[in-house]
Amino acid sequence: MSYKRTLITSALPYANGPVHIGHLAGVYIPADIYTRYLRLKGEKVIHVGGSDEHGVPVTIRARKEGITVQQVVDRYHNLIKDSFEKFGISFDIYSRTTSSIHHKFASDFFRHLYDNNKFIEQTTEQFYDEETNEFLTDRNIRGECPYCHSQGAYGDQCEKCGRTLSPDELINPYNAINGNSLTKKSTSHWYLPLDQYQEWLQKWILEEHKEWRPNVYGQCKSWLDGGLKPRAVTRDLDWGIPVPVEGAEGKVLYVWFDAPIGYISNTKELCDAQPEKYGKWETWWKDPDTRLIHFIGKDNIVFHCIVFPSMLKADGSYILPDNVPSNEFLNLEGDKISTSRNWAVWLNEYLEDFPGKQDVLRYVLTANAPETKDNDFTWSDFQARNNNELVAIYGNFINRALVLTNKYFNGQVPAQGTLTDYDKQTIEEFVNIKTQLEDLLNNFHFRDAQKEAMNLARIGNKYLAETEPWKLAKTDLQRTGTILNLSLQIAANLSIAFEPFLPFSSAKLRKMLLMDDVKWDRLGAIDILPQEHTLGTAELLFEKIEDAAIQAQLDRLARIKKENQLAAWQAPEIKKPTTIDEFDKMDIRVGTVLECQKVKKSDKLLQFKIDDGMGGRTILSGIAQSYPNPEELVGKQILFIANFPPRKMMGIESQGMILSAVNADNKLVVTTVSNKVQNGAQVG
Ligand code: B3M
Ligand code: ZN
Repeated sequence: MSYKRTLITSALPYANGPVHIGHLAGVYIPADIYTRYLRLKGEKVIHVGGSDEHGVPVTIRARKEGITVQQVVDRYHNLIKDSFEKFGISFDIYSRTTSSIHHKFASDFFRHLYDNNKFIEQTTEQFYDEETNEFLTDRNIRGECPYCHSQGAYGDQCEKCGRTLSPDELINPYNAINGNSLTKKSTSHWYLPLDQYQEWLQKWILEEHKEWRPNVYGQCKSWLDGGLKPRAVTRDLDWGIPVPVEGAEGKVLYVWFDAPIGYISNTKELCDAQPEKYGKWETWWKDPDTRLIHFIGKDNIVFHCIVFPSMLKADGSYILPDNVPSNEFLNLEGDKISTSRNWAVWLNEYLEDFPGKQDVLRYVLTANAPETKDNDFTWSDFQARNNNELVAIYGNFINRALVLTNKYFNGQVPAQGTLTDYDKQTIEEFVNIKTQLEDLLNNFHFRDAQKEAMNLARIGNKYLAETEPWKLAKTDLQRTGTILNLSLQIAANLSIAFEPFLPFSSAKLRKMLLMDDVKWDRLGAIDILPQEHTLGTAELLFEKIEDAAIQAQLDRLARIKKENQLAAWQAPEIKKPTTIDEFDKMDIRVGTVLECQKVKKSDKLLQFKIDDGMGGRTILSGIAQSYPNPEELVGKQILFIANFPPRKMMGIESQGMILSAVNADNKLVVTTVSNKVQNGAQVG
């Protein structure tokens, strides 16, 4: 298909918290790679983004932090924008849905559909809080999950088992903010009758867009197979864009109605500000020669493939997305990334811990991109990819090529003499890099494309290792020159090939090579740097990441995991009823720990010597994992069961059982008494 320009959008992140690696891997890095790639090719392209500042999440955050919603969105919009800038996500515009341009645009968009009878009005019963006089949105209703029975599931989703829910399914629903129980009250809203678009969507997606990624196509198909229903596009809420209809006081546009319109209003903002550079916004949104690509995460697929296209279709004057290359999810160290559980690597924190290492994260996240399935980010993989790939392959090659040129040729590109068969074979290996990269990038295979770029560094590294110019220099300076010339040409190629992926390192490399701007066309060429061209100063392109830095990250995650465990802890269920007679059979006593040590060859058992007031006894207890320093128990008065028959373990006889409590982190804590008691005293 031919086109004249490409409009790239990235999902608008909610301004309810900082952005993390999941956002970057899922949406913003792929969008940026693609944008940079098209720009390098000299195509007309804009990348539009912004913060999603409406909806319930921001209002929840405001209540949690005790500040106004406006303060929340101001704070996080700025933080997010700053993180994106620092990571080199090259937006042409990054705006916000609280802008006046957006409010007016979204309001007009709604009104236009309303005037053309594109909505239906429906009255339904919704959950209502009589005390605060408000209808509750799904996210503000919590209760017991009907599936996994965990407490505190949200009205739209259970975070524990991941199921999508509706508030009506919750057992004992309550107001998430104040805990009030809820009643039902009727309210009327406008709905987009998606059922009326079903047939058209089926043809447009299932027949005309078979090339979409299987995860995207599959999700659309299952929505369509399930049959579409009308969807409310307004809400009872006081934060958002007021519904521009008389009598609709107290109602705002549903956040998923206004947010995608943000792509259009942000484009308008961009074009209105710089018409000479960007032209008219309508060209980007209404000319069929424009190609529209949405980069999103998988939880946004239905909105971008079904709801938003139906809105655009309802209006009738817009183009539709050409592709929606959605990624799956990125997990962190085996667990789902979660803002509320602080289980994430936040970009602003990463930048503090690893200053200047934006490209390392960009590299690792693309190498591991969840393009076809959920993937896992681990700190050990992060370290390995940096040390074994960026440093050992790419950086090492560049460093050797430059240092040797400095040493033997005064930092000037030597002449390219006669090429040997081996030289030609090496060139053969990368002359097609341009078409290879283009094939992969055009089809949104960013992970494989980056691998291809890294292969070029591998080729260079191997070439130097095989030809060993440092040995030849003494005997054959001309041959040495040819080898270094070719190596420097590969280095120049690398700066172009990596430009979409690792823009900071590419810029640094170009500075070292004193190379002009990158030209995609030159990819694969062996005469990018002319003979006698003077190079800049050689620096290390990447540096090793030490174990201590990785350990610090793992320690942080372990700390968070523990905090989460404690916060999520629920007392175990009460055992079946028993009787005092049963209890009386148990002889529980107080004793003082005289000695306590690990049992040799066992990682579970501790051996206690107890003063039991009756001459002393030995007890073994399987709590060694919970007490790395067992001596700390010496002198404590503890509780033990005195009338268990003796039992031999690891050759030692145990005369009883020490009582311990199981803590939220599954560690055992030995029970003690609050005041001094005679050893041997009975408990009951
Ligand atoms: N803010 C949801 C999200 O961040 C939403 C995306 C809007 S894109 C128009 O996942
Ligand atoms: Zn559940």
